[in-house]
Parts: sequence; structure tokens; C-alpha cells
Amino acid sequence: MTTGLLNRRQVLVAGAAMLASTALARAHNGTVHVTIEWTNTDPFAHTATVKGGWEVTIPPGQKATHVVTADDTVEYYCRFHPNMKGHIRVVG
Ligand SMILES: [Cu+2]
Repeated sequence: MTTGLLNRRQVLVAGAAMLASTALARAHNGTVHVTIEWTNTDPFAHTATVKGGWEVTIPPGQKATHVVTADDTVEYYCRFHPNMKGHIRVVG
């Protein structure tokens, strides 16, 4: 999923089984911001929760986004279904 400004940076996203993940990037004042978008096609809510960090709720049938910066590496899970896990790594 390397596009545009991601030529020099790679984003690795491993979504949980029910979550399809995509990544977009844009340059802003020399900093690369990566927007991760989750699409929840299930009839119930999921979350992308980083222990001790941020949490994104993804309502049923909707999309949700979160912005990470370069060199972020996080492990996340679904608070409602802890067996659903994902990983985001931004390589600078
Ligand atoms: Cu879930």
C-alpha cells in the first residue's frame, strides 16, 4: 500500500479479520501524517484500541479514521473482541 508521498516511507497495516484497512498520506510542514481508515462491515461495533493510548470506535456499517505520524509503531486490538488485533508500523 505504498502510494504518493509514501515512496520514502512504508506503512504496514494488518487489520483484524473484520476490518479492512487502508492508508493515505499527505505532507504537512515537513511532517508526514498517515491516515488509517477502518471499514466495519459487521452489524456490531468494533474498536481499534491501543493499550495506554488512543482508541477509535468503528460503528457498525461505518468507517473511522485515525492519524499517526512517522515512526509510530502501535499494536491495537478490539476492546469488544480482544482476539481481534492489528499492527501499524510507519517506517521513516
Ligand atoms: Cu470487535
